Amino acid sequence: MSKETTYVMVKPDGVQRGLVGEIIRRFEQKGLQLVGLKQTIPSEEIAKKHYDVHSDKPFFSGLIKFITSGPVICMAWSGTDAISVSRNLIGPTNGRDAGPGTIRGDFGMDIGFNMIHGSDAAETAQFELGLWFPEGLNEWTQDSLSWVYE
Ligand code: DAT
Ligand code: MG
Repeated sequence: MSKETTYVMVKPDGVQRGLVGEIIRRFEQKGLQLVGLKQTIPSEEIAKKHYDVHSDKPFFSGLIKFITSGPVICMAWSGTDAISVSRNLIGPTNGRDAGPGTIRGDFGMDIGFNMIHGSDAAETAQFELGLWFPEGLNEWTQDSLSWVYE
């Protein structure tokens, strides 16, 4: 158990479909704390850095085209085990395989249009937070969380 901050991003399909509020609501209600939030249209440069681990995959060029096609919502969420907790809220990559109750399971039917990204490990979270939030994050006390964490 450790306090972590993870990078979460609503992708262009999630923004286009008006799912931003629904997605933020789920993270807030779970008991994660929002410490960074903004909208941006990703440059090809930042998109390629973000998805560098997939640069040799056949879907890479389509993925970059998709992620740079319109606004995304960049978020940083903090909490105990925030990385795995967020990945559980998000669900498996392909919406058709994702169970009900997960974001991809409840709203998605495909693998590329899967609405949301979440860091998969501590090192990737650190890298992605630095990439998308070079200005830094906000440290603040959320009083209601004293009734979420025992
Ligand atoms: P995740 O987003 O669940 O961490 P990933 O890191 O394996 O998934 O892949 C990054 C994104 O690339 C994923 O959200 C959607 C896209 N993608 C992955 N596998 C794909 C495939 N086989 N065909 C098309 N797009 C794919
Ligand atoms: Mg991934």
